[in-house]
Amino acid sequence: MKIAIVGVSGAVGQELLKVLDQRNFPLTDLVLFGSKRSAGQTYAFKGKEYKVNELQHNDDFKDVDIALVSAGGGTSLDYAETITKHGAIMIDNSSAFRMDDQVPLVVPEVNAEDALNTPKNIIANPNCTTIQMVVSLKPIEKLSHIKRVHVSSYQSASGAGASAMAELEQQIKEVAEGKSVNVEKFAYQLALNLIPQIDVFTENGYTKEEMKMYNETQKIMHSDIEVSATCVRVPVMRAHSESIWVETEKELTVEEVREAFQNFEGIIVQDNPEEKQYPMPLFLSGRDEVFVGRIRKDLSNPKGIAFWSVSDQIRKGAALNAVQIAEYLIKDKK
Ligand code: 11C
Repeated sequence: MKIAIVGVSGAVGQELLKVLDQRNFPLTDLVLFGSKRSAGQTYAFKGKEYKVNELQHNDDFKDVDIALVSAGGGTSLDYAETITKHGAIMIDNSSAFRMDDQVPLVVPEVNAEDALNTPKNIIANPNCTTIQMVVSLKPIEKLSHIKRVHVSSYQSASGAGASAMAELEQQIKEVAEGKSVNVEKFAYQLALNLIPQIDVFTENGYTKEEMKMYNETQKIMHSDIEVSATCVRVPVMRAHSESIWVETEKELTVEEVREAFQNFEGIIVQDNPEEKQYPMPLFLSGRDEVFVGRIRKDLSNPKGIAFWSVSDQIRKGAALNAVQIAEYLIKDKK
């Protein structure tokens, strides 16, 4: 099993190396790709050094079985043919192919089997904000069809990449030292602030990030579920949080929803308000699961349930989900 990582120098690329190592992914060969700027750098994997190759339009992907690609939508569109033409399966972290009918959009806990139908040799990894939400929606959907979801997200700096994380860290230092704050990556200072805009606005007044939650959730869940989202960037380093209200067809009790969460692989319930126990991004960065808590009835709707969710954006929201898809593909080949 020869694995390629494209965009290895980025935050997700680096996490892909860690996740493959930690999960003992059964690879026999690894090849790394990056931009001209990253080419020549080396990264260690299981005690061996690997050099980054410059991504080019050539036959470098000839013997590659699976390419884990996280280099932005433009690169994915430009290089999809080069990556897949010899038969490699491209697991793409960008938004470039997510809504393409011939490209499955996969969260293994929710729709793993979709990964087996790949007419274009491409599988798309959903947006991080969508991934953690659909993991928590699936066990509820098994109890009763979900008609609609309202969600507010509290998204960490990591969603905007390694340079954005560095900018937030720098801003925190600048604020503490009383210096003027440098703003480059975000539209405004993020330290001590909240920015209610992620990605650009679309014609209906929602941002692209918010519309991804609408469209991607329907595709992954094969459902007519309606999603209305407000996505907000918060001064947190690397785990996204979400406040979620679902409306189901049948009335559900808090107890049955809690039990469904508890029995679902990939979810950990932290829900003991009396002991001040609930998921928080500070303590869950680096973890693999989707954490849920604050499970309660929606006071405005008897068929509504509200809860809070936290998950590491770089792991389950990106690198881990991609590696889980690769693991599922290999399992099927055995
Ligand atoms: C963020 N969710 O937090 C975005 C990052 O469609 O893959 C991922 C964007 C995407 O800024």
